[in-house]
Formats: sequence, C-alpha cells, structure tokens
Amino acid sequence: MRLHQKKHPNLERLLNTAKPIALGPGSKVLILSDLHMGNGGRRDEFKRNADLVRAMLKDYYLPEKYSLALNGDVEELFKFSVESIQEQWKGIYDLFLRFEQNGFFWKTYGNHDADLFEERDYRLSGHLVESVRFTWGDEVMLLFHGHQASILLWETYPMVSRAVVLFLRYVAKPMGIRNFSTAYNSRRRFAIEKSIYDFSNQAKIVSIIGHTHRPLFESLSKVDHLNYRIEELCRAYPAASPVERLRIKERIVELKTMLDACFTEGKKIGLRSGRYNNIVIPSVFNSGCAIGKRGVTALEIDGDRIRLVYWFKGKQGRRFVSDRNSDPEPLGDTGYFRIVLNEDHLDYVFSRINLLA
Ligand SMILES: [Mn+2]
Repeated sequence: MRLHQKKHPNLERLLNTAKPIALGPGSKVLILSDLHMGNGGRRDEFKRNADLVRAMLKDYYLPEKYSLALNGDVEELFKFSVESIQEQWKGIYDLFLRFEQNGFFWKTYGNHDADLFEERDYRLSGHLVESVRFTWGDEVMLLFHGHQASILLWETYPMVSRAVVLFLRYVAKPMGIRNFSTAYNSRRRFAIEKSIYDFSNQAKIVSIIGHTHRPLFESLSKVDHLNYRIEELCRAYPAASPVERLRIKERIVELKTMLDACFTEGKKIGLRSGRYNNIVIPSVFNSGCAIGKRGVTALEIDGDRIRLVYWFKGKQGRRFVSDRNSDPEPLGDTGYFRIVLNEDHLDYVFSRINLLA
C-alpha cells in the first residue's frame, strides 16, 4: 500500500495531471532538456551546440525511430522574445515536430519557458504540457522539468523569477555581489534534487528531471559514480591475476584523475553527492543540459533499457567514465560522437525501488 502523506503537494499534482503515455518493449524515447534557445546573438547559449543538436536529431534519433520529449527550458524567455527565438531556430522547430511521425513529440515547460503555455503564436503549443507520465507495465516514470520542487517562489513563478534575474543583472553584479547566484546554486540544486528524491521514493516511481543542469543516473552524480567504480575495482584487485591487476591499476589511476578534475572544476559540476541515505534508491534521473561547453547530455529510453549519453564534437570531449561502451561512436562523417556514460535495465531500476524505497 502506498502512503499518502501530502508532503509534496506540488509534485503530487504533477503526477495526477500528467499526460499519460504507455511505453512498450519497442518504445524509444529521447529526453533532452535545458536548451535555452535565444536569438542567435552573443548571449544565446544554445548557439554553441546548435549544429550538434541538429545533427543528433536529424542524423541519429529521427532515423533510429526515437520519439522525442523535451523537458523544459527549451527557450530562454528571460532574455529573448519568443518571436526572435522562433525566427532564429526555425529549422530546429521543424525537426522537433518531425518526431511525431516516430510515435510522439511532447514538451514540458520549465521556469524559463513557462509563459509559452499562454502564448498563441507558439509553434509547439499543441505539444506543450506540464508533465508526462510514462507507464512501463505497472511502473511509472514521471517527466517534469523540476523547478516545481523549489521552495523558492521565484523559481516556481516566472514573474517573481524575472524580477530576481533583473536584480542579479543590474543590482547584485554591479555592486560586486558576484557569488550570490553561484554560492546559492549548489545548495538550491541539492534541495531540489533531495525533495524530488523523497517524493519519488514515497510514490515508488522514477522521476526524470532537468533544471539543475546536473546529469543524474539512478540518483547518482558523476562524483558518486566515480567513487563507486573505484571502490569496485579495489575490491576486485586482490583476486585478480597479475595481468588483470595491471589493468585495474591503470583504470583506477584514470578514474582518480577524473575525480580530481571534478573537484578542480568544482563549482560548475556541483560536488554534492546524490546519496541522501545509506542506500541509494535509483529513483531520480536528470538529462543534464544541451548547453554544456563541451557537448550535450541526454537520456534515452530504449525498450527495457535506460541510458545516459553524451554527445560531443571531435576531440573536445574529455575522457569519460563509461561502463558498457568506452569507445565513442562517430556519427557518420559529421565529426560528432556519441558515448554511453551509463546504462541499466528498467527491470533492475524498478526492482531496487520496490525493494528499497
Ligand atoms: Mn530551469
């Protein structure tokens, strides 16, 4: 029996009002979030990865028969008008809409594009919802942007949010209060993730979010994942043959280097662990964002599997922790690559949730 203490009324509402979509053994879904599309000018953060996103969609996910779910903050309305965005990225909108022929195309809204819900001349109007409830057998994966879990009014309500952005731009920065938003960010992100984690465990569902721009797979951040891999290898070391020992040793050095890099880059990645209790319940996934300096992270649901993937251009991509497939696959002769960072069976994910939550 599921307990219904209404600790997260806002998230409960999302679950109850979500657009239902049944997934089957042959379903393929690409989940992308936080594109922050602008007008193509200097302040447009999407511009840097626009060609990559276009190639991913057109040359990989469309022919591979994926459906598409965009999970919020697709447009950056804090800085740009919807007209200028639609004008600049016409071709990208055309591509989005083509995914319907593979099954479906839905877009949830985030705090930066929530206003579009009432916009008449918006091209994706017919596809815009607040949340999507994917059912997989008896199990549920709830797709929503994530800002709804914020206890801060200014994230939940776009009007307040815009006032804060203006405050940061015109008051806080000129006054030299530079760390206001970054210092705040890490704690805020953690609070949002934690709240969604609690809610998901209580409802025994998976939540798929964006918003924090921090990829999570089975509730784990990159730092957690690296720590786990290192622990596993240390355990395997004593029983290994001399040849295997050498390989394990090399691998540990690589992983430690990546872990150290996380701490040097600290601020951006967010060093908080995704571990909130002693046992990790794999109930929160985050697709990351499409405006990363080195590439784009995304989630793929492919039949009975879920994956976190990373797309990047040529040599820009760093070396990644990848369990199943450490070799990046080239996308034709585009110069772009896709690498699977993590992958699991949905059966495993939901078994853990049902046993441990
Ligand atoms: Mn957001």
